[in-house]
Parts: sequence; structure tokens; C-alpha cells
Amino acid sequence: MKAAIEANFDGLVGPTHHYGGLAYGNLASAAHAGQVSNPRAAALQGLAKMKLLADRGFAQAVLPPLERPDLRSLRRLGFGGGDAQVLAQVARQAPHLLSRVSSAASMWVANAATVSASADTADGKLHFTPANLNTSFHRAIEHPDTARVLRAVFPPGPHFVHHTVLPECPAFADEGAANHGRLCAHHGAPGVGLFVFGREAGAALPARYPARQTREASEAVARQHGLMPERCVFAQQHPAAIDAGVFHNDVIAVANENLLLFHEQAFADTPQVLAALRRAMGETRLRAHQVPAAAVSLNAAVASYLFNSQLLSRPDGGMLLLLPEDCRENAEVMRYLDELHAAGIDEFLFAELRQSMRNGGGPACLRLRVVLAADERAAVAPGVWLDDALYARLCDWVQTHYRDRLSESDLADPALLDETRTALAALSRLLGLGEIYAFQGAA
Ligand code: SUG
Repeated sequence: MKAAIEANFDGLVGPTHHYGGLAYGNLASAAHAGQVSNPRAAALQGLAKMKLLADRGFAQAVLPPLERPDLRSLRRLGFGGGDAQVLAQVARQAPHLLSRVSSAASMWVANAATVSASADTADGKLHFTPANLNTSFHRAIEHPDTARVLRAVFPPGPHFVHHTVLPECPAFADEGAANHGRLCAHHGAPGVGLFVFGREAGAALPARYPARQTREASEAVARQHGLMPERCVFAQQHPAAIDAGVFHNDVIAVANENLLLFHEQAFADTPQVLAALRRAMGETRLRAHQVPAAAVSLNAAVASYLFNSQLLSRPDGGMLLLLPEDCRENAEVMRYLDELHAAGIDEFLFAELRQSMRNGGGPACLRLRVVLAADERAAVAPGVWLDDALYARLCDWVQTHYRDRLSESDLADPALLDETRTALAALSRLLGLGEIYAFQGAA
């Protein structure tokens, strides 16, 4: 069995970060629709979170944002002419589309892909399936560019296998790692995949909001990654949780090594999920910590994003929970931290991520977890690892290229497109990723 670490790859917030109110069923996105955003502060907040963990000895890397506005999608939708003309036309004829193709939602890389560790796959390689994000237009257009970024960062070859997205239709709607947890004795040991879905043919559906992930999609990902069926558990999200604003499972549950922290109303059938996990984990003991609704209500969980925290194994063996600063405002949640301490979480850190949180993206949404053995780690594009020097360069880069306020009406400004392209070209050089953007001519 190989030794392995878990690295966190965080999405950098793109220069067009704004509040479009685009994500139906995501309460924060709806609540902040139309507000003026601050892309510069958003990107710096994300970087500060990365630095906090890097300074604590965690392996931390960055994933670049996608190019937005996405002119390719606008051209597919019938807008023509030069870039400035396309933008002017869409702003006039269909402004709602302009916000969608300008969304910086690729920052929430927990939705970029599902990743399986090499200890779990039949061929002993790491597998990636980009998520088709089929439920909403502004996210369904991410995957072609996401796939290109992932291939640049994890070059296909002896260590990394990249699959194409699942068929892009509602039956295979897939939201990636946000609905996937891995339970194991330690990161290098074989793990059990917990795949959480919101909908399957014949099962009860939420009444109000969309169930974004299907069982069929989760099963297909597990199959194409070559996971052992007896080490996969497929669990239905509680429809009432989805209706309360839990649009991804990572808003209501988080796993690390053998600890599963989840809300009483996370799953449709909790006893069945826990029994299936215990069976699949065999000799490895599951530590299941259920947070009772009487202690933290579903609404408090959604408002505070307690479960959207990063649960991490410290290099010294203890466990750490990195929570959003917003949790501090919630007395129920803060009181409950004592219980979590008793459950084996040694340390609590808080990150100020309000710019992302206002669109429903907490600490866990902003990162893609990748378990890497030493040889796999060495095969990752070297320029993406965050150290003090890269952190300083990225902060300078943000200060140079990002606006400090953006409203929906700014999205039609052709200068924003130029600024974004200049910023992204500089970023791809800074990270040593080559020509990853379509406008650079390589795609
Ligand atoms: O898909 N928000 C994202 C938030 C994703 C959070 N990710 C995880 N839970 N892993 C979404 O709902 C809002 C964009 C806007 O309204 O401008 C948005 O897409």
C-alpha cells in the first residue's frame, strides 16, 4: 500500500465574479441576485484561504478560472460578428444570457469533476470525470474548458486517466465531487466511495427545488473509474434537505478518512446508508457523527454552511475543520463545535469567504480533493503548487487585473473581456500551464 497525501486544488475566482441569481435552489444565490460584487476581494479571500492551509503544511494547489464571458456559447446561440458586436447584441436582445455566459462559477471546483484515488481503481491510476453540470446553463457550459484545464494540470499518461463527461441529458445529470465522499483508514489505503444522488427513477423527488444529481450518473462514474462495486455506496439525499436549500450533498455532510460528519436530515434513509458503509468498509471502523436537527436545524446548517467546511487530516495526525466565518454568527452552530471536538475534531479554523458565500460557495465548494501518492504528486504540473512566492505573485496579479466592483450592467463592457483575457494570459504563464485558453489559439 502506497503512502499518499490529500491535496486540495482550489479554484481561483475569475474576474467576472458577479451575483446573477442563476442557481435555482441555492438560497444564497437567490438572496444576493443583482447585488454589486467585488471580484478582487473574492479572489483575495480565496487565496487567503489557500495560504492559511498551505502555511499549516497542507498540500495546496490552484486551478485557474475559465474564460468568461464565454463567447463560444453565445456564437452557438446565434449571436454573430466580432467579439464586441456579439456582446452588444446579447446585452440588447438577451441580457439574461450575458450573466450566464459571464458567470465565474468555475471557481467552485468541487463541481469540476469526480476524482477517484489510485488505491481504489482497477488499473491503479487516478481517474477524473468532469461533471456535465447539466442542471443549469451557466454551469453546463463549463466542462469543455474544465476538461482542458484538468488535462493540463494532471497530464494524461501513466498516472492520470481522464474520461469524457457523462451524456448531457437530465438522466445523467452530474455535479462532481460535491456529491462524493471517500471513507478510508488513511488516505493511501483503499477507500469506499459514498456517492450521493438527489434523484433516481421511481424514488421520491423534492417538491420545490431541482435534484441535481442522478443515481444513474453516480453509478456511471463509479463504473468508468473502475471502482469495486462492493466498495461503493449509493445514497439518496433527503428530498426535504434539497427543498431547504441543500443543492449539493457537501452542504450537509463531509467525510475525511474514517469520519463522516452529517446532518440528521442529510440522507433519505440514514440507517441503511450507515449499514451499507460499514459493510463496504470491512475492517475499517466507520466513525459516523450525526448532527441532530434539534441541535443544529436544517435551516441553520444551510445558512451557516457548517457542513461545507473542509475536514482535513493534519500532518501531525489530528483533524482540523476549516469553517466559513459566517458560522461565527450562528449561536446554534458555535455551541455545537464542542460536540464536534468531542467527536475527534481537534481544531477549528475560520475563513472569510463572504464574496463566494453570497453565491452559495463555501470552503468545501472552492476545492477539489485529490489523493496523491508521491509519484503521482510529482506528475502534477509543477507550477500550480501554492508556496509563499506563488501566493505573493497571485495576489499581485489579482491587484493588477481585477475590478473591485462589478454589476450586471458592467458585463456588456467590451473592456471587461479584454481585461479578462489579459489577466488569464498572464495567469497561464504564471502557473506554467501553456496555452490553456481558447482565445490563445491552442484549443
Ligand atoms: O452551482 N452557485 C453555485 C455554487 C456551487 C457550490 N458548490 C458546492 N456546493 N460544491 C451553484 O449553485 C451561483 C451563481 C450566480 O447566481 O451568479 C452559482 O452558480
